Amino acid sequence: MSEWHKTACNLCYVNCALEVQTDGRAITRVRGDKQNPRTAGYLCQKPQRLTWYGNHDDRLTTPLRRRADGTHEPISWETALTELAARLRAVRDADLAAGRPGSFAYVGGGGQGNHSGGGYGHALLRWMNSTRFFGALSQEKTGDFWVNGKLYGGQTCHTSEGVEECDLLVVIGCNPWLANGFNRARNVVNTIKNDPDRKMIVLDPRRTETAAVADVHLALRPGTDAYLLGAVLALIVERRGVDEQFLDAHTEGFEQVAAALRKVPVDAWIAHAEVDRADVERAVEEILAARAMTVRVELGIQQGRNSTLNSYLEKLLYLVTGHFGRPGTNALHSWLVPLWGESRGQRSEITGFEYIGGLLPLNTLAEEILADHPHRARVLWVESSNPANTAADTALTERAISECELSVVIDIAYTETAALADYVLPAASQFEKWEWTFFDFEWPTNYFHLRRPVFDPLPGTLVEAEIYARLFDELGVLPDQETLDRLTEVARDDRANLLKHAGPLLQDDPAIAPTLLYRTLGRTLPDGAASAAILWPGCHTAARKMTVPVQRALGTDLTGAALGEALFDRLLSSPSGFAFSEHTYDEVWTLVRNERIQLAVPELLDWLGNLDPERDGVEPDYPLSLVNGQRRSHNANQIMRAPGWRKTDPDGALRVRTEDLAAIGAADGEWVAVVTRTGRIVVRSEIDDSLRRGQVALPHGFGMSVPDGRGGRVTHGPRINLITDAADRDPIAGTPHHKDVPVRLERATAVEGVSAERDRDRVRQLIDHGSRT
Ligand SMILES: Nc1nc2c(c(=O)[nH]1)N[C@H]1C(S)=C(S)[C@@H](COP(=O)(O)OP(=O)(O)OC[C@H]3O[C@@H](n4cnc5c(=O)[nH]c(N)nc54)[C@H](O)[C@@H]3O)O[C@H]1N2
Ligand SMILES: Nc1nc2c(c(=O)[nH]1)N[C@H]1C(S)=C(S)[C@@H](COP(=O)(O)OP(=O)(O)OC[C@H]3O[C@@H](n4cnc5c(=O)[nH]c(N)nc54)[C@H](O)[C@@H]3O)O[C@H]1N2
Ligand code: SF4
Ligand SMILES: [Mo]
Repeated sequence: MSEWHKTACNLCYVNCALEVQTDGRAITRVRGDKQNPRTAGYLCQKPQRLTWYGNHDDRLTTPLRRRADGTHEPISWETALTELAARLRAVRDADLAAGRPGSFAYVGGGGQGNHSGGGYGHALLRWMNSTRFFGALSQEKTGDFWVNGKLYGGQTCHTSEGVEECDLLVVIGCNPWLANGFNRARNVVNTIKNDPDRKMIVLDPRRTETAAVADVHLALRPGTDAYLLGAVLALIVERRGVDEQFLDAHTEGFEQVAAALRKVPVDAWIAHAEVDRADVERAVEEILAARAMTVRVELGIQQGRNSTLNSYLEKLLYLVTGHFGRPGTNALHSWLVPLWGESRGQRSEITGFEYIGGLLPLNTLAEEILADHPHRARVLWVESSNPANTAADTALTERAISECELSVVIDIAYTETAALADYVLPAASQFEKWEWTFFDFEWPTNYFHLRRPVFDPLPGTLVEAEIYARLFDELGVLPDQETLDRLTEVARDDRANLLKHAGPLLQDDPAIAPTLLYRTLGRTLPDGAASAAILWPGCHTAARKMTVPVQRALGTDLTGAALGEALFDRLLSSPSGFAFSEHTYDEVWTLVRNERIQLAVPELLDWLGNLDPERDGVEPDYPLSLVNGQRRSHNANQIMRAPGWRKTDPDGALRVRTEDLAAIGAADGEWVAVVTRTGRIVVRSEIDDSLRRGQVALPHGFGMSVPDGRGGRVTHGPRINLITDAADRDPIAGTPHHKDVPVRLERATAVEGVSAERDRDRVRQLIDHGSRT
C-alpha cells in the first residue's frame, strides 16, 4: 500500500489537514490528518475526489501567447518571460516618464488554499510602482476590515469566533453546514444542537440546514439585516441588557451609540424585516441570558444590502453585551503574517473608492481599466483568480481584460480569464509545491501549516516564486550571481544576520526583497522549500511582537532573534501544522490597537439614522431576491473545474419555491430565464421550499467552459456574474450585493430550452463517463 502524505484541503479557506495516498499523479485516498492540532481529522463532504483539482484536461503545461485571431499558441518559458520583461519595463518607463502612478493592476495573490505566490506577486506590483491591488477579499470582506479599523484601531485587527465554547451561537447570513467557514463546522453545529444548555440563533431568509436545527430562526426578508439588527440592539439597550462594566472598562462612545439606537422605531423595523415580534423577543431573551455568546457572519450580510453597516451592527451586538475576549465569545486573533494590510484613507484617483486593507474593490477593476483618464490601469496581472467568472458583470469584466494593453494570467488551468489573456503562465498545483495560507483565524491559540509537496511539479509548470524570480532575472533587477552566492553563504552559516547583510541592496530596491530571499535563503532550505523563504522575516516579526505567546506555543524561553529562528525552524519541520502563538484571554487587549474600543463610528451611525423602509421597496420589474452564489454540497469557488467531481447538483440548478415557479407557469425541472437589468441567463429550475417566499438561489462555482471530449467546449452550469451589476455595491467598501440581487423569472423560449438541454446533455455525458475534463 502506498504511503500517506500529509497535506491540506484547498476547497475552502478552513484548509483542513489531510493525509492522502497517491498512484502516479493521482490522489487515490483522502482522510483527515488527526495530528493537525487545529482541524484534528475533520473533513466535510467535499474533498474525497480532490484529485480532480490538479488532474484534468484543462491543466496548463506550457506558457501560451495570444495570436491576432484570439487563439493561443504555446511558447517556451524563456520566450514568455523575455517578452513579458520587455513589455513590463516599457510600461514602467512610460509611467515614470509621464509622472503618473503605476498603471499595473494585480488581481488575486492566492485563492482558498494558496498564498505562497502572493508575496512574490506583490513585489512585482511594487516594482511597477503601483498600489492597484484587487482580490477576492475586496468583494466580500473589506467592509468588515474598515469597521475593524474604526473600532479596534487597525484593519488587520480581525475577529475570531469562540464557536467551540460558546453557549449561544448567533449565525447571521451564513450556512456553516454547507460552507463551513470555521473549524469542524458540522461537529460544532451538531454538538450545539444536541446540548440543551447551548443555543443557536440564525438570521437567514432561507431555512438553511443550519437554521433547521437552531433554537430561533429569524427568516428575515433579504436585505433587511440592518433594520433587524438595529431593532435587536435597540431592545437590548431598552432592557438594560448592555454590559456596563465592560463598556466602562474597555470602550468609548457608547452614549452616542445608545442615542442612535434609542431612535430606532423598533416595531416598524421588525415589521420591515417581516419577522414575528415574538421571535425577535425570544432571540433577545437568549442574548440577554447568554453566558458566552459568539456571533458568526458571512456573505449573507457582507454581500447583502447595507453591507458595511451590517458589519458594524453585528460587532456592536457582541460588544455592547460584553461578549468579547472571554472563552466562547468573539475576540481578535494573532497573525503569523497578516493576510491583508492597513490603509489609511488613500483613494483611487479613478473611482474615489478608498483602499481598505491595501485593496481596491474588485467591482471597480473594469472602471480602473476602461476609464477615460490619464491614470487608468493599462496592465492586468491575474494570479490564482478567475475574475472572468467571479467578478461582477462578466461582460464588462471581459471587455476590460480584452482592452488592456497587456494581460497576463498565472493559473494551473485554462480558465475563462486565461482564455482572454495575452499571456498565460502555467503554475504548479498546490499539491506539487510547498504551500500555505494565512487564513489563521484562531484564538487564543493560533496555528500555521506549511504543506509539503505531494507530487513533483507537472512537467512544463513552475512554482510561482520561481516564475517571479525568473521574471526579475529578465528585468535585470537582482544582484549579480556572486552577491547572491555570498548572501546564500550568510543564510547558511549566520541566518539570523541575513538582513543586515542584505540591507543595503534592499534599501536601493525594496521590491526585490522576496525574490532576494528566495534566491539566497531559499537555496539553503531543506527539500526544495525555497518559496517558504518569504516566511522567515514574518517569523522574526511575530517573535518580536508576541514574544511571550510565541515562547509559550513553542515551549521555549529563547528571546530575540533566536526565538524568530526557532519559530522558522518549527514551521519548516511541522508537516501536520503547529501552534505558533498561545495567548491568555486577557492578552486580547494587546491586540487591540486603539487604547479602548471606539464604539461610535459617525459615518455608520448616520447611515443607521438614514435607514428608511419606505425607500427600500421591491422593484416591480424585478420582484424576486436572488442569492447569486449560494454555497452548496458540491461547489468550491472556481477550484474544481471537472464536472464529474460533483456528487450533487450536476446542472447548478436555480432553486425556487413551488409557488414562485408556478407564478410563471413553469414546472419543476423546466428551463427558466433569470433576468436582471444587466443580463439574462437560462438555467434549470429545481423546487426548494426551504427558501423564503420570493427568494431564489443560484450556485457559486459553476460557469466553467470545459473540453467536451469531442474537440469543442461546453459551459458547465450558470455563469452567474453575467447578470450582476458591478455598480450595485456598498458605498464604503464597494463590495457587491450578490446575496440580494433583484431579478425576475421567465419561462425560457423554445430555442433557449433546446440549446440549454443540449449543453446539459454534453456535460452529463462527461459526468457519466467519469471524465475529469
Ligand atoms: N460548499 C462550499 N463551501 C464554501 C465555498 C464554496 O464555494 N462552496 N466557498 C467559500 C467561500 S470563498 C466563502 S466566502 C464562504 C461563504 O459562505 P456563506 O456566506 O456561508 O455562504 P453563502 O451560501 O454565500 O451565503 C450564506 C447565506 O446567506 C443567506 N442570505 C441571503 N440573503 C441574505 C440576507 O439578506 N440576510 C441574511 N442574513 N442572509 C442572507 C443565504 O440564504 C445563505 O444561506 O464559503 C466558503 N465555503
Ligand atoms: N456572483 C457571485 N460572485 C462571487 C461570489 C458570490 O457569492 N456570488 N463569491 C465571491 C467570493 S466570496 C470569492 S472568495 C470569489 C472567488 O473567486 P476567485 O477570486 O476568482 O477565486 P477562485 O474561484 O478560488 O479561483 C481560484 C483560481 O486559482 C486557480 N488556482 C488554483 N490553484 C492554484 C495555484 O496553486 N496557483 C495558481 N497560480 N492558481 C491556482 C484556480 O484554477 C482558479 O482559477 O468569488 C466571488 N464571486
Ligand atoms: S471544511 Fe471541507 S472544503 Fe473546507 S477545507 Fe475542510 S474538508 Fe476542505
Ligand atoms: Mo470568499
